[in-house]
Amino acid sequence: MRIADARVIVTCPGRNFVTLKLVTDDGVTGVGDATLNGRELAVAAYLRDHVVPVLLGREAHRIEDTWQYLFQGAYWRRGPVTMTAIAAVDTALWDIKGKVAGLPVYQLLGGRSREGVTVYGHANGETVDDVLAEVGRFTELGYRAVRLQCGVPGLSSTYGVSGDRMFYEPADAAVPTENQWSTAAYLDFVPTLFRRAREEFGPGLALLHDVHHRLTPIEAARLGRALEPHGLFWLEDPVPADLQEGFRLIRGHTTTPIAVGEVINTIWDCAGLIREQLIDFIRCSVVHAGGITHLRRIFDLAALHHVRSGSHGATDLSPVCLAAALHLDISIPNFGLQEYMRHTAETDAVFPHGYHFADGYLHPGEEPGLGVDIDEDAAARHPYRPASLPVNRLADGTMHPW
Ligand code: EZ4
Ligand code: CO
Repeated sequence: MRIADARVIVTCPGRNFVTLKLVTDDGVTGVGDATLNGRELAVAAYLRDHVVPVLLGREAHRIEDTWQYLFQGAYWRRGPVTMTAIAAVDTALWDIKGKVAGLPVYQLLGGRSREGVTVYGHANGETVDDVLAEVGRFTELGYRAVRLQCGVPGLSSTYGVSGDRMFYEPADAAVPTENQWSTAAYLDFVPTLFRRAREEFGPGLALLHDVHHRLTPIEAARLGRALEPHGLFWLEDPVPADLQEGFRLIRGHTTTPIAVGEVINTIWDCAGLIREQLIDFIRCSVVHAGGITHLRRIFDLAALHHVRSGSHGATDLSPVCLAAALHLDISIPNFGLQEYMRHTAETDAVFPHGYHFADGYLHPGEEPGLGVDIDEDAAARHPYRPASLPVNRLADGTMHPW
Protein backbone atom coordinates (compact mmCIF):
# COMPACT_ATOMS: atom_id res chain seq x y z
CA MET A 1 0.00 0.00 0.00
CA ARG A 2 1.75 3.12 -1.22
CA ILE A 3 1.18 6.85 -0.83
CA ALA A 4 -0.36 8.02 -4.10
CA ASP A 5 -1.36 11.59 -3.29
CA ALA A 6 -0.49 14.19 -0.64
CA ARG A 7 -2.44 17.44 -0.38
CA VAL A 8 -1.53 20.44 1.78
CA ILE A 9 -4.73 22.26 2.67
CA VAL A 10 -4.66 25.76 4.13
CA THR A 11 -7.98 27.05 5.43
CA CYS A 12 -9.24 29.83 7.71
CA PRO A 13 -12.59 28.96 9.30
CA GLY A 14 -12.16 31.83 11.79
CA ARG A 15 -8.45 31.07 12.23
CA ASN A 16 -5.76 29.51 10.04
CA PHE A 17 -5.17 25.75 9.91
CA VAL A 18 -2.77 23.72 7.77
CA THR A 19 -3.72 20.09 7.17
CA LEU A 20 -1.93 17.32 5.31
CA LYS A 21 -4.14 14.74 3.64
CA LEU A 22 -2.51 11.55 2.37
CA VAL A 23 -4.22 9.13 -0.03
CA THR A 24 -2.97 5.59 -0.66
CA ASP A 25 -3.07 3.80 -4.01
CA ASP A 26 -6.06 1.81 -2.79
CA GLY A 27 -7.92 4.95 -1.74
CA VAL A 28 -7.43 5.06 2.04
CA THR A 29 -7.03 8.61 3.35
CA GLY A 30 -5.28 9.93 6.45
CA VAL A 31 -5.06 13.43 7.93
CA GLY A 32 -2.42 15.23 9.96
CA ASP A 33 -2.43 18.69 11.56
CA ALA A 34 0.41 20.97 10.39
CA THR A 35 -0.67 24.25 11.99
CA LEU A 36 2.03 26.51 13.48
CA ASN A 37 0.27 29.63 14.70
CA GLY A 38 1.49 32.77 12.93
CA ARG A 39 3.93 30.77 10.75
CA GLU A 40 1.42 28.61 8.86
CA LEU A 41 2.78 29.18 5.36
CA ALA A 42 6.34 28.25 6.37
CA VAL A 43 5.14 24.73 7.25
CA ALA A 44 2.92 24.55 4.16
CA ALA A 45 5.94 25.38 1.97
CA TYR A 46 8.18 22.90 3.84
CA LEU A 47 5.61 20.18 3.19
CA ARG A 48 4.87 21.08 -0.43
CA ASP A 49 8.44 21.75 -1.52
CA HIS A 50 10.43 19.23 0.50
CA VAL A 51 8.22 16.50 1.97
CA VAL A 52 5.45 15.70 -0.51
CA PRO A 53 7.91 14.90 -3.35
CA VAL A 54 9.66 12.22 -1.24
CA LEU A 55 6.42 10.78 0.16
CA LEU A 56 4.83 9.82 -3.15
CA GLY A 57 5.37 6.12 -3.80
CA ARG A 58 6.48 5.33 -0.20
CA GLU A 59 5.04 2.34 1.67
CA ALA A 60 2.24 3.83 3.83
CA HIS A 61 2.61 1.25 6.64
CA ARG A 62 6.22 2.24 7.42
CA ILE A 63 5.51 4.89 10.04
CA GLU A 64 8.78 4.69 12.02
CA ASP A 65 10.97 4.48 8.93
CA THR A 66 9.22 7.46 7.35
CA TRP A 67 9.68 9.46 10.56
CA GLN A 68 13.42 8.67 10.60
CA TYR A 69 13.69 9.35 6.88
CA LEU A 70 12.20 12.84 7.24
CA PHE A 71 14.06 13.64 10.48
CA GLN A 72 17.51 12.30 9.64
CA GLY A 73 17.13 12.81 5.92
CA ALA A 74 16.80 16.60 6.19
CA TYR A 75 20.25 16.73 7.86
CA TRP A 76 18.99 19.95 9.57
CA ARG A 77 17.34 18.70 12.72
CA ARG A 78 14.63 19.86 15.13
CA GLY A 79 12.87 23.23 15.21
CA PRO A 80 9.14 23.97 15.10
CA VAL A 81 8.72 24.14 11.30
CA THR A 82 10.48 20.84 10.64
CA MET A 83 8.85 19.00 13.54
CA THR A 84 5.36 20.26 12.65
CA ALA A 85 5.78 19.05 9.07
CA ILE A 86 7.01 15.63 10.26
CA ALA A 87 4.12 15.50 12.74
CA ALA A 88 1.58 15.97 9.96
CA VAL A 89 2.97 13.03 7.98
CA ASP A 90 3.24 10.81 11.06
CA THR A 91 -0.30 11.59 12.24
CA ALA A 92 -1.77 10.91 8.80
CA LEU A 93 0.06 7.56 8.60
CA TRP A 94 -1.33 6.46 12.00
CA ASP A 95 -4.80 7.45 10.76
CA ILE A 96 -4.31 5.29 7.66
CA LYS A 97 -2.97 2.34 9.65
CA GLY A 98 -5.97 2.49 11.98
CA LYS A 99 -8.41 2.57 9.09
CA VAL A 100 -6.74 -0.37 7.39
CA ALA A 101 -6.74 -2.34 10.66
CA GLY A 102 -10.36 -1.36 11.30
CA LEU A 103 -9.38 -0.07 14.76
CA PRO A 104 -9.28 3.31 16.50
CA VAL A 105 -5.65 4.43 16.78
CA TYR A 106 -5.64 4.05 20.59
CA GLN A 107 -6.04 0.29 20.09
CA LEU A 108 -2.82 0.25 18.05
CA LEU A 109 -1.10 2.14 20.91
CA GLY A 110 -1.89 -0.59 23.44
CA GLY A 111 -5.58 -0.03 24.14
CA ARG A 112 -7.34 1.89 26.88
CA SER A 113 -5.65 2.71 30.17
CA ARG A 114 -8.67 4.76 31.38
CA GLU A 115 -12.34 5.34 30.66
CA GLY A 116 -12.12 8.96 29.53
CA VAL A 117 -9.65 11.82 29.05
CA THR A 118 -9.98 14.42 31.82
CA VAL A 119 -9.81 17.91 30.34
CA TYR A 120 -9.49 21.42 31.70
CA GLY A 121 -11.50 24.40 30.57
CA HIS A 122 -10.52 28.08 30.43
CA ALA A 123 -12.09 30.58 32.78
CA ASN A 124 -10.99 34.10 32.03
CA GLY A 125 -12.15 37.66 32.60
CA GLU A 126 -11.10 41.22 33.33
CA THR A 127 -11.85 41.00 37.06
CA VAL A 128 -11.70 38.30 39.74
CA ASP A 129 -15.52 38.30 39.92
CA ASP A 130 -15.76 37.73 36.15
CA VAL A 131 -13.26 34.86 36.32
CA LEU A 132 -15.02 33.19 39.26
CA ALA A 133 -18.36 33.40 37.45
CA GLU A 134 -16.72 31.64 34.52
CA VAL A 135 -15.24 28.95 36.77
CA GLY A 136 -18.79 28.31 38.02
CA ARG A 137 -20.01 27.94 34.47
CA PHE A 138 -17.33 25.32 33.71
CA THR A 139 -18.11 23.33 36.86
CA GLU A 140 -21.79 23.34 35.82
CA LEU A 141 -20.74 21.90 32.46
CA GLY A 142 -19.05 19.06 34.36
CA TYR A 143 -15.40 20.13 34.20
CA ARG A 144 -13.16 18.83 36.98
CA ALA A 145 -10.27 21.16 36.15
CA VAL A 146 -10.19 24.82 35.14
CA ARG A 147 -7.42 27.21 34.12
CA LEU A 148 -7.83 30.75 35.51
CA GLN A 149 -6.48 33.82 33.68
CA CYS A 150 -7.41 37.32 34.82
CA GLY A 151 -6.82 40.91 33.77
CA VAL A 152 -4.12 42.53 35.94
CA PRO A 153 -5.05 45.90 37.50
CA GLY A 154 -3.00 48.60 35.77
CA LEU A 155 -2.34 46.61 32.57
CA SER A 156 -4.49 47.28 29.50
CA SER A 157 -4.38 43.63 28.37
CA THR A 158 -2.78 40.36 29.34
CA TYR A 159 -2.37 36.82 28.02
CA GLY A 160 -5.40 34.55 28.19
CA VAL A 161 -8.14 37.15 28.68
CA SER A 162 -10.51 37.30 25.73
CA GLY A 163 -13.56 39.27 24.69
CA ASP A 164 -15.41 36.07 23.89
CA ARG A 165 -16.06 33.84 26.90
CA MET A 166 -15.87 30.42 25.25
CA PHE A 167 -13.28 31.02 22.51
CA TYR A 168 -9.82 32.56 22.80
CA GLU A 169 -7.80 33.54 19.76
CA PRO A 170 -4.59 35.47 20.42
CA ALA A 171 -3.47 35.74 16.74
CA ASP A 172 -5.63 38.81 16.24
CA ALA A 173 -3.89 40.94 13.56
CA ALA A 174 -1.69 40.56 10.48
CA VAL A 175 0.99 42.75 12.11
CA PRO A 176 1.45 41.78 15.78
CA THR A 177 -0.65 43.63 18.35
CA GLU A 178 1.50 45.21 21.08
CA ASN A 179 0.66 44.23 24.66
CA GLN A 180 2.10 45.80 27.82
CA TRP A 181 3.57 43.97 30.77
CA SER A 182 4.56 44.60 34.40
CA THR A 183 5.94 41.70 36.41
CA ALA A 184 5.49 43.64 39.66
CA ALA A 185 1.77 44.28 39.04
CA TYR A 186 1.25 40.65 38.01
CA LEU A 187 3.04 39.12 41.01
CA ASP A 188 1.13 41.37 43.42
CA PHE A 189 -2.19 40.33 41.97
CA VAL A 190 -2.21 36.61 41.07
CA PRO A 191 -2.27 35.12 44.62
CA THR A 192 -5.53 37.04 45.31
CA LEU A 193 -7.18 35.39 42.30
CA PHE A 194 -6.40 31.90 43.58
CA ARG A 195 -7.19 32.67 47.22
CA ARG A 196 -10.66 33.82 46.15
CA ALA A 197 -11.12 30.84 43.81
CA ARG A 198 -10.27 28.35 46.58
CA GLU A 199 -12.57 30.16 49.04
CA GLU A 200 -15.45 29.96 46.60
CA PHE A 201 -14.96 26.48 45.11
CA GLY A 202 -13.37 24.53 47.97
CA PRO A 203 -10.63 21.93 47.77
CA GLY A 204 -11.94 19.49 45.11
CA LEU A 205 -11.60 21.44 41.89
CA ALA A 206 -8.25 21.33 40.03
CA LEU A 207 -7.08 24.94 39.46
CA LEU A 208 -4.42 25.78 36.89
CA HIS A 209 -2.64 28.92 35.73
CA ASP A 210 -0.48 29.80 32.70
CA VAL A 211 2.32 32.32 33.32
CA HIS A 212 3.12 32.20 29.60
CA HIS A 213 6.92 32.36 29.92
CA ARG A 214 6.97 35.81 31.57
CA LEU A 215 9.01 35.43 34.76
CA THR A 216 12.62 34.79 35.73
CA PRO A 217 13.37 31.67 37.79
CA ILE A 218 13.53 33.55 41.12
CA GLU A 219 10.28 35.41 40.34
CA ALA A 220 8.66 32.10 39.44
CA ALA A 221 9.91 30.62 42.71
CA ARG A 222 8.27 33.50 44.60
CA LEU A 223 4.97 33.00 42.75
CA GLY A 224 5.03 29.24 43.25
CA ARG A 225 5.50 29.76 47.00
CA ALA A 226 2.75 32.36 47.20
CA LEU A 227 0.36 29.94 45.48
CA GLU A 228 1.19 26.90 47.64
CA PRO A 229 -1.68 27.49 50.12
CA HIS A 230 -4.14 27.36 47.21
CA GLY A 231 -2.98 23.95 45.93
CA LEU A 232 -2.66 24.48 42.17
CA PHE A 233 -2.83 21.43 39.91
CA TRP A 234 -0.09 23.07 37.86
CA LEU A 235 1.67 26.35 37.18
CA GLU A 236 2.39 26.48 33.45
CA ASP A 237 5.41 27.91 31.63
CA PRO A 238 6.64 30.01 34.57
CA VAL A 239 9.79 30.94 32.62
CA PRO A 240 10.95 30.48 29.02
CA ALA A 241 12.26 26.88 28.88
CA ASP A 242 15.32 27.73 26.79
CA LEU A 243 17.44 27.63 29.95
CA GLN A 244 16.57 24.20 31.31
CA GLU A 245 18.83 24.56 34.38
CA GLY A 246 16.74 27.57 35.46
CA PHE A 247 14.11 25.10 36.66
CA ARG A 248 16.47 23.84 39.36
CA LEU A 249 16.19 27.19 41.03
CA ILE A 250 12.36 27.14 40.90
CA ARG A 251 12.30 23.57 42.15
CA GLY A 252 14.50 24.39 45.11
CA HIS A 253 11.96 26.88 46.45
CA THR A 254 8.45 25.63 45.81
CA THR A 255 6.28 22.51 45.75
CA THR A 256 3.76 24.04 43.32
CA PRO A 257 3.70 21.57 40.39
CA ILE A 258 5.27 22.86 37.19
CA ALA A 259 4.05 22.21 33.62
CA VAL A 260 6.14 22.97 30.54
CA GLY A 261 6.28 22.02 26.88
CA GLU A 262 3.94 23.73 24.43
CA VAL A 263 6.83 25.33 22.53
CA ILE A 264 9.13 22.29 22.83
CA ASN A 265 9.49 20.24 19.65
CA THR A 266 11.70 17.25 20.46
CA ILE A 267 12.70 14.91 23.24
CA TRP A 268 16.18 16.45 23.24
CA ASP A 269 14.70 19.84 24.17
CA CYS A 270 13.06 18.49 27.34
CA ALA A 271 15.19 15.46 28.30
CA GLY A 272 17.04 17.43 31.00
CA LEU A 273 13.82 18.75 32.54
CA ILE A 274 12.40 15.23 32.64
CA ARG A 275 15.48 13.29 33.76
CA GLU A 276 16.21 15.69 36.60
CA GLN A 277 12.53 15.68 37.62
CA LEU A 278 12.44 19.47 37.35
CA ILE A 279 8.86 19.45 36.06
CA ASP A 280 5.68 17.52 36.88
CA PHE A 281 3.83 17.71 33.56
CA ILE A 282 5.19 17.68 30.01
CA ARG A 283 2.87 19.65 27.72
CA CYS A 284 4.21 18.93 24.23
CA SER A 285 1.62 18.37 21.51
CA VAL A 286 1.25 15.90 18.67
CA VAL A 287 1.42 18.66 16.06
CA HIS A 288 4.48 20.56 17.34
CA ALA A 289 6.53 17.61 18.65
CA GLY A 290 6.85 15.28 15.70
CA GLY A 291 3.53 13.46 15.73
CA ILE A 292 2.21 10.47 17.65
CA THR A 293 5.47 8.53 17.19
CA HIS A 294 7.71 11.17 18.75
CA LEU A 295 5.30 12.43 21.42
CA ARG A 296 4.87 8.87 22.65
CA ARG A 297 8.66 8.66 22.97
CA ILE A 298 8.62 11.84 25.09
CA PHE A 299 5.78 10.52 27.26
CA ASP A 300 7.59 7.20 27.73
CA LEU A 301 10.72 8.99 28.96
CA ALA A 302 8.50 11.10 31.21
CA ALA A 303 6.83 7.98 32.66
CA LEU A 304 10.21 6.76 33.92
CA HIS A 305 10.69 10.01 35.87
CA HIS A 306 7.30 10.62 37.54
CA VAL A 307 6.36 13.21 34.93
CA ARG A 308 2.84 13.05 33.54
CA SER A 309 1.39 14.29 30.24
CA GLY A 310 -0.52 17.53 29.84
CA SER A 311 -0.85 18.02 26.10
CA HIS A 312 -1.28 21.50 24.75
CA GLY A 313 -4.77 21.86 23.29
CA ALA A 314 -5.37 25.52 22.42
CA THR A 315 -7.64 26.43 19.49
CA ASP A 316 -4.69 26.85 17.12
CA LEU A 317 -4.18 23.08 17.37
CA SER A 318 -6.79 21.77 14.95
CA PRO A 319 -9.43 19.11 15.67
CA VAL A 320 -7.06 16.70 13.87
CA CYS A 321 -4.39 17.30 16.51
CA LEU A 322 -6.92 17.09 19.32
CA ALA A 323 -8.20 13.75 18.04
CA ALA A 324 -4.65 12.39 17.83
CA ALA A 325 -3.90 13.67 21.35
CA LEU A 326 -6.95 11.84 22.72
CA HIS A 327 -5.79 8.49 21.32
CA LEU A 328 -2.46 8.96 23.11
CA ASP A 329 -4.09 10.30 26.29
CA ILE A 330 -6.42 7.34 26.66
CA SER A 331 -3.65 4.77 26.12
CA ILE A 332 -0.51 5.96 27.94
CA PRO A 333 0.16 4.97 31.56
CA ASN A 334 1.22 8.47 32.70
CA PHE A 335 -1.63 10.64 31.46
CA GLY A 336 -2.04 13.82 33.52
CA LEU A 337 -4.54 16.24 32.02
CA GLN A 338 -5.56 17.40 28.54
CA GLU A 339 -6.10 21.05 27.64
CA TYR A 340 -9.42 21.63 25.88
CA MET A 341 -10.21 24.97 24.33
CA ARG A 342 -13.36 24.46 22.29
CA HIS A 343 -13.19 25.13 18.57
CA THR A 344 -15.84 27.32 16.98
CA ALA A 345 -18.78 25.81 15.08
CA GLU A 346 -17.16 27.13 11.87
CA THR A 347 -13.98 25.14 12.59
CA ASP A 348 -15.88 22.01 13.64
CA ALA A 349 -17.81 22.13 10.34
CA VAL A 350 -14.53 22.00 8.37
CA PHE A 351 -13.19 19.16 10.56
CA PRO A 352 -15.98 16.60 11.16
CA HIS A 353 -14.97 14.45 14.13
CA GLY A 354 -16.14 11.65 16.36
CA TYR A 355 -14.60 12.75 19.69
CA HIS A 356 -17.05 14.18 22.18
CA PHE A 357 -17.21 15.84 25.60
CA ALA A 358 -19.27 14.35 28.43
CA ASP A 359 -19.13 14.92 32.19
CA GLY A 360 -15.66 16.51 32.24
CA TYR A 361 -14.09 13.94 29.93
CA LEU A 362 -13.32 13.85 26.23
CA HIS A 363 -13.77 10.52 24.48
CA PRO A 364 -11.87 9.72 21.27
CA GLY A 365 -14.71 7.63 19.81
CA GLU A 366 -14.57 4.19 18.22
CA GLU A 367 -14.19 5.04 14.52
CA PRO A 368 -11.24 3.31 12.80
CA GLY A 369 -8.22 5.61 12.57
CA LEU A 370 -8.29 8.98 14.32
CA GLY A 371 -12.01 9.57 13.80
CA VAL A 372 -11.51 13.01 12.26
CA ASP A 373 -11.44 14.33 8.70
CA ILE A 374 -11.23 17.54 6.71
CA ASP A 375 -14.12 18.56 4.45
CA GLU A 376 -12.10 19.93 1.55
CA ASP A 377 -15.04 21.76 -0.06
CA ALA A 378 -15.86 23.51 3.21
CA ALA A 379 -12.14 24.28 3.71
CA ALA A 380 -11.94 25.91 0.26
CA ARG A 381 -14.68 28.37 1.25
CA HIS A 382 -12.37 29.85 3.95
CA PRO A 383 -9.21 31.25 2.33
CA TYR A 384 -6.04 31.98 4.34
CA ARG A 385 -5.84 35.31 6.17
CA PRO A 386 -2.48 36.54 7.53
CA ALA A 387 -2.53 36.58 11.35
CA SER A 388 0.25 36.95 13.92
CA LEU A 389 0.58 36.37 17.64
CA PRO A 390 0.99 39.54 19.74
CA VAL A 391 4.28 40.89 21.08
CA ASN A 392 4.79 42.17 24.60
CA ARG A 393 6.67 45.20 25.95
CA LEU A 394 7.48 46.70 29.33
CA ALA A 395 6.29 50.27 30.10
CA ASP A 396 9.62 51.69 28.85
CA GLY A 397 9.31 49.84 25.54
CA THR A 398 11.63 46.90 26.26
CA MET A 399 10.58 43.68 24.50
CA HIS A 400 9.40 40.98 26.93
CA PRO A 401 8.24 37.40 26.25
CA TRP A 402 4.59 37.25 25.21
O1 EZ4 B 1 -0.55 30.94 23.62
O2 EZ4 B 1 -1.46 28.24 21.48
O3 EZ4 B 1 -1.75 26.96 27.06
N1 EZ4 B 1 -2.02 27.49 26.03
C1 EZ4 B 1 -1.35 28.51 25.48
C2 EZ4 B 1 -1.83 28.96 24.13
C3 EZ4 B 1 -0.74 29.60 23.27
C4 EZ4 B 1 -1.15 29.56 21.82
C5 EZ4 B 1 -0.05 30.10 20.92
O4 EZ4 B 1 -0.39 29.89 19.59
O5 EZ4 B 1 -0.42 29.03 26.06
O6 EZ4 B 1 -2.93 29.85 24.29
CO1 CO C 1 0.25 27.77 27.63
